Amino acid sequence: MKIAFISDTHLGFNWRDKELREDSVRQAREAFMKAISEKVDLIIHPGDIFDDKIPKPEVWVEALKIFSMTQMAPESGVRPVSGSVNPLPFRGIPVIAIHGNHDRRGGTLKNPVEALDAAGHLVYLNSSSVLVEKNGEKLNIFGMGYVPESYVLKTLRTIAPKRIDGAYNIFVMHQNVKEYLPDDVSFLSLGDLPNFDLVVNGHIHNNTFEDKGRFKFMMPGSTVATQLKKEEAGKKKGFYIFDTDTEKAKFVEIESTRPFVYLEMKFSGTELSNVYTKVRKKIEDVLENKFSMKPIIKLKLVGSLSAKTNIDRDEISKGFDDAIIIVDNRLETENFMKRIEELREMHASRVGVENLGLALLRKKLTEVGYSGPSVDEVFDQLIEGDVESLIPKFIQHYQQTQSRDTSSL
Ligand SMILES: [Mn+2]
Repeated sequence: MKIAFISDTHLGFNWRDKELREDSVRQAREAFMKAISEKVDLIIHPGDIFDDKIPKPEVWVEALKIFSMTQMAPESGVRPVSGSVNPLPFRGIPVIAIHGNHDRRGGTLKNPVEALDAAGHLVYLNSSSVLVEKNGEKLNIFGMGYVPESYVLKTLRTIAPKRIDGAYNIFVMHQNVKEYLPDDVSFLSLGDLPNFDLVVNGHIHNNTFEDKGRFKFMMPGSTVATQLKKEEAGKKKGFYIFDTDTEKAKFVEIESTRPFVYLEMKFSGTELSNVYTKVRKKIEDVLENKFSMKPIIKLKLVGSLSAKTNIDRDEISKGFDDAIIIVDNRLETENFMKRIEELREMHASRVGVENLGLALLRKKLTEVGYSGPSVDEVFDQLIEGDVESLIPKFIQHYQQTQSRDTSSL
């Protein structure tokens, strides 16, 4: 079977920016259209379909258009083996998906990927599997949606994904992996992963496909650049088409990827006016190139200025209407301004703020010797404003601790 793996579409990313808001939709749409024209049998999405766990109706409209497209495509002929599966998502080219960290909601709260499943647009796997077949070839797909990193090993042990003999076995997840993000808070190594034929991971936005011996390992990367890191510059986003017969993967580029240029400039005791001149000259040089659409030019400025003054971003970008200029100011300047910038950047991403909040809550609770219900769970419910359902949990926990204390007396 031919399977398209399209990941981290982040529909709705940068929605506040009128110029950039179309990027996530346009690039995801192209990926799905290409998968359809390549006549794949199945599309698997390893998480972060949406950028936000509660997408705006405008984003929903675009998402629904994309997932209707796959269902209007000529029948691929893939069918569920077990009869109890909803037949609706098996129209056209079926889509199978998990939630990522961006479209996850804690506890029993429903997430937007589940909503797409309820509407019959896709099959949502949440620590569960689906067995499908076409012309006698069977495919067992096990999906583990994103779980907070500190839980991932425990979750893997609990769900214990099982291979099915006589089927091609695919494990789909959305986590940090130590071997690929060593600086990050990650708990999971390749060695912890189950013995499936193919393991596919979302979350990490650069693409790779490797033979790890025990299994083939794939990360399709994102269809849109969200982090604007150095590694993403000059590269086209895309997705994989994998053939289960040959176990080979082909990377399909997205033509409509917005061009992204990353520049780092170093200064040492430089006059402010000189910095402006040099940076603007650099931007002019970049704009000598022809771009298919307005490029994003990210400038990282490092080193020091002659005096403790601050960079005025408008002085850098004024007049450059043919580019979207992002200044990453790391020049040694007054600390106060730096802090404000960091906070501003963090505010741009709800996930960033949430991670910070979770870390703070965990730290504070550790300090007071907290031993109640799981911090991740409590935090999830707090950000949803769902305090009501927390109270019984605390009462239950308190009662359990009480009875334990009494019995040990
Ligand atoms: Mn992502």
